[in-house]
Amino acid sequence: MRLLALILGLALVVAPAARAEDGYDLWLRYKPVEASVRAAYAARAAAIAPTRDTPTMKVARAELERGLTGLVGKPASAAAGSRDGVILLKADSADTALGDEGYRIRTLTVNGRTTTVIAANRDVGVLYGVFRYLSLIQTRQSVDKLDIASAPKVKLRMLNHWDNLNRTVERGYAGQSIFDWWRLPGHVDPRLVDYARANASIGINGAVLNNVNAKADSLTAPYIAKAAAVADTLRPYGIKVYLSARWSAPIEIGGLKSADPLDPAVAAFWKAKADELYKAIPDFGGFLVKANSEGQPGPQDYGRTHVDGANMLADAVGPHGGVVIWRAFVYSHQQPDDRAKQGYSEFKPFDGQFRDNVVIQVKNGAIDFQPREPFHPLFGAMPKSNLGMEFQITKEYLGFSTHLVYLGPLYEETLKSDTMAEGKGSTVAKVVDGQLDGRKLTVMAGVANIGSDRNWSGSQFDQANWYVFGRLAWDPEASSRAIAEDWTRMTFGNDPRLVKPVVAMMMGSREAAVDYMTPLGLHHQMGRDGHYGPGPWVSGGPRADWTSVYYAKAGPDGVGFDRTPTGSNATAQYAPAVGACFADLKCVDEKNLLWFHHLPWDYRLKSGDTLWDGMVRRYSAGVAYVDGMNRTWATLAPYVDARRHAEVADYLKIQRDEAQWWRDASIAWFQTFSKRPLPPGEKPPAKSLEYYESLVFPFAPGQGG
Ligand code: GCV
Repeated sequence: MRLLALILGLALVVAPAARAEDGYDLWLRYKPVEASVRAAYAARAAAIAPTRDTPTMKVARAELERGLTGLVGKPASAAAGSRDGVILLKADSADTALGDEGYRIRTLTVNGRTTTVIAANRDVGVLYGVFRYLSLIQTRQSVDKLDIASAPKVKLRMLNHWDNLNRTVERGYAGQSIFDWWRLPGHVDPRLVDYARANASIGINGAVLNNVNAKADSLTAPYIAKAAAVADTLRPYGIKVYLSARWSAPIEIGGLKSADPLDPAVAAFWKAKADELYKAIPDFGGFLVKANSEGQPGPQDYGRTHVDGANMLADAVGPHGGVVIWRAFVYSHQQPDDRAKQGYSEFKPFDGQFRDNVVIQVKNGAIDFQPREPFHPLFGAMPKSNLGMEFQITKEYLGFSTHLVYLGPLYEETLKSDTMAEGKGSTVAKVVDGQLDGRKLTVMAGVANIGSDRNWSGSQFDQANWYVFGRLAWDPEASSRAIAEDWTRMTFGNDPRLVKPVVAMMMGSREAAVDYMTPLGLHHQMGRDGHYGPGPWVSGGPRADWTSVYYAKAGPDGVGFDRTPTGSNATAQYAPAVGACFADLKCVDEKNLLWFHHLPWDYRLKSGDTLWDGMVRRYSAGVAYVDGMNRTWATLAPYVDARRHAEVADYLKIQRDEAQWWRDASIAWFQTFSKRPLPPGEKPPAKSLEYYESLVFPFAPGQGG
């Protein structure tokens, strides 16, 4: 017995059970390369030359060592040039093309030895270069004769966390907030270091730690100390901390009677608050503000404007080098105008009046992160202001974390849209990266999908949405397909039998979700409050523009929202050529048809189908795509570790059922207006309309306050 126990004990010591992959490592898995290529890679990475001892150079070196150790074997330490295959990290390049954050990776001969030089002007550029170098090995590209230079096109590449102080996450589907405010600053969860590594690996350089529906508490001394502890942890990785500011904080925590931006006492409060923040966090990024939107307080409560509010805050943080990011997601409680028009109407008149350190942050579309929206008309319309992009990475309207929906094509579609503001080629990407109007303070923000789940994002595939967001913020003109391929290789593996089908699945997945949820330009058809599942019948409640019927306008005469000059005339907010095309049935892309037009059920689509038949077929095509993903994924079991494969397989089954539910419920509802039979071959909804309408989900995630 004793002997057996001894043997078993020894076995445990020498062969600890391999930890099952659960997605925690994200795309930074650093698994050993195949034996056949190992020697070639190892020869190029035999040793790391000594580096400077700054915090950022230390983490750059540590990451390189960690990555190489996993991929090809532990590198030695070496004096620069003392042997072949040295990697040299160099942060004093004086290379103007690289700017503050860019890097250059070259294979050079130094003292007669082959050396890989990862060079930048500043330490953080070296860190980015290290991640790029490792990704080359991770994706099995040659590292023999490198000559790569890269610099970010957008200055502030940020995550916006909608995280509450009690660790719930608004519209979060990945567990609790990773910011454990209660235990901070005494305990900083080491997970924040991995969060920082992941962000740095894709170039993200800013994080807003708290929800835009903000509490004033985060600006009190104890919470500033907590935020400072987070900032200290993220700083070596080139990530600055920002906070959402509650407009009424001067009243709630400052003892003032008002939050009027023109009241000197209010301005003094914010100036003192900024001074206090910068004392604790010398590189504090600035404030993000949601004002006069969805019940949040703001300068309009005092008869003042967004300019008055933003500029007053900008003057408080400006002397410290801070910025104010003011959201354009504003729609009035009083105004009955088409909600899609209100952001433009509120902000366009103020173009040129905001301070230089103010950025107006605009959602990609004019309603709210729908599966598909045409680009927001403010892009291209405010050339004399800094205009930033806000994408949603969390999938509030795209199936939460259980639907496989790769958002790269959504982001790319928006960024490639031509605003025509200054002639052909005035793409949204060129507005966002500042090229179009020569603007320097540029922003791309993503509403984070990160939480305490082991896999960070709620599902394995939702990690790809974090990844692609970062890569596109670095280069808004990059290809979402190429990025999907990099992600797949780094996250799952390089076997072409895996990479090809996975990338194909991902690339079609967003269009499929559009099809089974809101085809042909329909929008805002989800369930009330929790936004879970279909709810095309949602009506009544506090405001019409929070209902589905307001957006679909279904009736016996047809369906769709007329935003042409005969309707709300939202098309007039676009550059004339763009607006005219949207308003013209011969020109508008059918993917936006019902966004801009109200059409009869027998309207003929390009396919020859009637609108009704075409709609039904699109719903079914979406379901069929998810069927296909289920089948494809099942064949990939040999190439994916068991735990992650099983998790994805489970979620795909959930998605299959929910896609069918969306199709059936939507068809059941719209058929009450079209009064038409289903086209040949289409199955009727599985249940009655009453059944679908009766479903309620009070505990759907993402609603905590
Ligand atoms: C943070 C939508 C979401 C809200 C969100 C809001 C916003 O309305 O449903 O949860 O609030 O957008 O972007 O401010």
